[in-house]
Amino acid sequence: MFPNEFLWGGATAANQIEGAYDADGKGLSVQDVLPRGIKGPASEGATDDNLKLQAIDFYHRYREDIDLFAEMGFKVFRLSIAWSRIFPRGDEAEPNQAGLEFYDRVIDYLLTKGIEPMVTLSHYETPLHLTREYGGWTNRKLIGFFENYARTLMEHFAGRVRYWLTFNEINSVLHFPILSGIEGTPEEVGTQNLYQAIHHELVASARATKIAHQIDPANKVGCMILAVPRYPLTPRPDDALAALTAAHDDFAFGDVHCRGYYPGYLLRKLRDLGVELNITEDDRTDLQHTVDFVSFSYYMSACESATERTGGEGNLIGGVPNPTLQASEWGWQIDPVGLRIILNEYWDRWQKPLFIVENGLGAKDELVDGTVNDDYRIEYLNDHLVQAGEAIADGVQLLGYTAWGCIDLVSMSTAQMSKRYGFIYVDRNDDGSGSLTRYKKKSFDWYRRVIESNGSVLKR
Ligand code: BGP
Repeated sequence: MFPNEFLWGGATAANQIEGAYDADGKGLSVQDVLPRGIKGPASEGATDDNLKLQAIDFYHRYREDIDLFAEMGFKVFRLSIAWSRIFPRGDEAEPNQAGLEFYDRVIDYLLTKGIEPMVTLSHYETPLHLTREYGGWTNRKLIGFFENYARTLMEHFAGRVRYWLTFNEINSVLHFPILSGIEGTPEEVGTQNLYQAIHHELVASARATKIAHQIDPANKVGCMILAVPRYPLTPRPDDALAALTAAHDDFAFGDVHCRGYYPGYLLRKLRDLGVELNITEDDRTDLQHTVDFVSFSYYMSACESATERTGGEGNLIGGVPNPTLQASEWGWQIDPVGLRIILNEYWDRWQKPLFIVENGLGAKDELVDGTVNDDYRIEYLNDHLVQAGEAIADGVQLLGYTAWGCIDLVSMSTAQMSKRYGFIYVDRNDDGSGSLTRYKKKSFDWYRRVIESNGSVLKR
């Protein structure tokens, strides 16, 4: 059911695993001043109680971790490069060589292990200087800074990295502007600034795609979308319309990345909001550099209603709770069938190869006798992979699957260590204590067998 060349693997982000937040010339990123995650207040500078400052110390332990990934049989490893390691402030002309050298070591080691690196250019870790001095992506200048950053990496890693993702979950900016380096709530930022920032990111993404193809036509560039299938809460047409309208907020990003221009429903929304975007002729030309594939994260679905607006805890996008589904300990509603639905919707809509680059269950684990009996995680992953297989049988072209947080890491939304996703347990606690020793969970061997059998051991 899974094609022979299917890319099995795992996914991480620099700020959630590396630590070494100021080593070898690294500058601060917005994550270094968010000790409570995106829902907590930002601090002036890096504070000791921010678990991300040390994270799981991948910076020094990457060989041991990659050895474990290789033991599971990973074909691909998704990592992000911390922009502030390469350009500590973000606006320099020349890169920090020591930052490049760290990723040389990681990427070369992956390649010696036969693991394909997939690099996210910007995973929620805008250099802090660009946030505080420029207003993050609200400022058009960031397009040029990002272009310089993307070109630097793509030239430096030419022939070694073939898979590139531009912005992690690019649609999340609508809900949490700080993820695009913009301080304030969406209301404080205002719709005009927010959509102008989105426009800048879309242009920057297209320019990075153009550069990738110029440098090496074999490069494959994907956009990355936070995918949440939206169901109408009831069969009422108004609820179905509410679901479509909410889905459009996500589709819009894929539409621009895949079609190269703004869709009509988005132009209408902007008119209704009174937003007038500054779009140059060059912007329009750049946007025509469309992506090679569409990647996305999938954790949950949500209901939408024309009358009810609240209740959903979820991911970054709340919605209204679905009365038919169970939720994780953090309130994310578990819906494997939703994955098949979104795969079909995206494939039908864009006819571009798809890549599931995040999926997994955040749960509290108990280490007993040097392992974790995480049957709940195995069940979650099994059920989602079965639905991915169904989508492939439906005709969807799916390139691969990277399980989120393949090794325990610091949570993005809450900055906790105790919200664990990994096949590998890392001894670190929410209070920062722990030896950082790695242990294989039960799911480690399970995933190894899934990969080895190319999915045929999955239980339907
Ligand atoms: C996605 C992010 C990741 C990640 C994941 C799980 O939205 O791209 O960075 O962490 O969600 O979220 P959390 O860490 O909040 O459980």
